[in-house]
Amino acid sequence: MEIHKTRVVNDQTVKWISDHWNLENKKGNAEFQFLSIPFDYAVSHRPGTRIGPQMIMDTLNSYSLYCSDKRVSIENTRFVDLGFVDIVHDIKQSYQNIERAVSGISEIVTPIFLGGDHSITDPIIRGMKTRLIDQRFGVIMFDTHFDFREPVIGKEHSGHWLKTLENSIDYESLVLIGIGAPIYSDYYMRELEERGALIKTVYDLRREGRRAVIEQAVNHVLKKSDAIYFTIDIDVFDQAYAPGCSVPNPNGLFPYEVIDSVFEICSSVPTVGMDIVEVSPWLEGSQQFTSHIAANIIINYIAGCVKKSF
Ligand SMILES: [Mn+2]
Repeated sequence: MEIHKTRVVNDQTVKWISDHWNLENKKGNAEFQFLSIPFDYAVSHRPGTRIGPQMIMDTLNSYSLYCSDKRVSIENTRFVDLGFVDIVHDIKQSYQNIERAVSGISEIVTPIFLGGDHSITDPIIRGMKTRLIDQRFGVIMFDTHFDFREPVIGKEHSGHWLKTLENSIDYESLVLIGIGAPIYSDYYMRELEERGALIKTVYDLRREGRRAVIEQAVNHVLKKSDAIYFTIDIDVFDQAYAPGCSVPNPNGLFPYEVIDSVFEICSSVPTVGMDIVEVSPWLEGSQQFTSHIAANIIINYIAGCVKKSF
């Protein structure tokens, strides 16, 4: 007997982000679809990321369609807001709703997922595997944490999605950039590297240089895959720039180290989408610093994809 019968998305009305964004879908131009996932039931530390998607979208709406930093206009790009995934008081059902919503997105558009705690990347990747059945994509993850803990039944946690996906993703097509939180043993580093993941800590990036690291990252993923999916945990940034997150990071990356890297990667190689997670606006008062970082990543991601299509 099916006890829960929920809708996958609680507002199925496809709507535009706002009136000032160009509504014309000029033939041949890219289309991006936003899916908000206000889920924080698996939070590992401080809650509040359920508000993240709304705040990121509000921030995006205060921006223009010109990525002035990179001299790229995104005016002729179509944006669709798919609304919110229906999150219910049942974690498994919510994950199923996320996976079904993701798998239902047309394969010819580029999805941008807004979280939410990082555990949502598990159902997102499962949904992506379903919708892109013929495409091999690897993952570049920006995060200060490994998220590779052993799951404990009944205790969903945002720190084990990379482990729960072990039968679904190829670690040889995985790159972790920005690792640095001092809350792990060497087991996690060793285990992921033995499985084939490329790991670059904050110190590695500073020592080897950002450009060298992203070149290695792209080469690593594309050895066995054709495209890249990004998952960006906002706690990869230094706490000075992203105070609105569950676990502030005192030695995180600077904004350009992530934002410019995302732009450069997607302006040169194929990407299939991205998620941004762990933005928790309630934890930073009225500042919205963290939502601005997230919105800047999105603008740069889109600008990179648009530049690649020139
Ligand atoms: Mn993290």
